[in-house]
Amino acid sequence: MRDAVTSLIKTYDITGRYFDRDAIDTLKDYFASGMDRVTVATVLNANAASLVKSASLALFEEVPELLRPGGNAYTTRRYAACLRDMDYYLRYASYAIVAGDADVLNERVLYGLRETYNSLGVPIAPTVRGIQIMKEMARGMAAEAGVTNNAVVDAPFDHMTRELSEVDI
Ligand SMILES: CCC1=C(C)/C(=C/C2=NC(=C\c3[nH]c(/C=C4\NC(=O)[C@H](C)[C@H]4CC)c(C)c3CCC(=O)O)/C(CCC(=O)O)=C2C)NC1=O
Repeated sequence: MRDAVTSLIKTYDITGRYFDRDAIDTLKDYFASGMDRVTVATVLNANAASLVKSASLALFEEVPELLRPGGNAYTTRRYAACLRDMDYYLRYASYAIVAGDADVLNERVLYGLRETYNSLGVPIAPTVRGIQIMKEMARGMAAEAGVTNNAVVDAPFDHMTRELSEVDI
């Protein structure tokens, strides 16, 4: 599992190079946004349960058929699995925000996920919508905590969205 720094070291070590100007700029960005990352992670940790709850309510309001007979979140067991998945996405997003790198998402969350969802009939589009709703709510909470750097908040949610919605060929 890598963070912004170890990813950069890996890239440069492969070709035996010292850090160049691009690398130094990447490092500067990472360290300059460090306090923002920690603040956002703290806010998400403190509000995780309510964030998952409100985001799922908003999702079920937008896509009510998920909860009806035949819907994938119908039955208590599947409803609970859906909320648990939302909580996974949020928790791993908070790790990735601190790491400044998507590697933890690729390794722990996304690897094999689309195949699992497809085989269980878990619909991807509303899942992605749920992730985006959490992103919007996370942004709001970050802003209240004084973090206006949306890129820090958006990165992991957008990464999961892109990777999950990628069409199989
Ligand atoms: C930490 C990394 C990790 C992830 C991401 C993960 C996801 C994950 N979600 C699953 C199921 C599921 N996921 C959902 C989710 C939903 N259904 C909907 O209609 C909504 C769109 C959506 C919620 C937003 C549901 C309902 C199931 C149960 C499906 C079934 O068993 O029929 C399963 C199958 C096994 C199980 O039920 O536990 C996995 C592996 N597991 C992991 O270990």
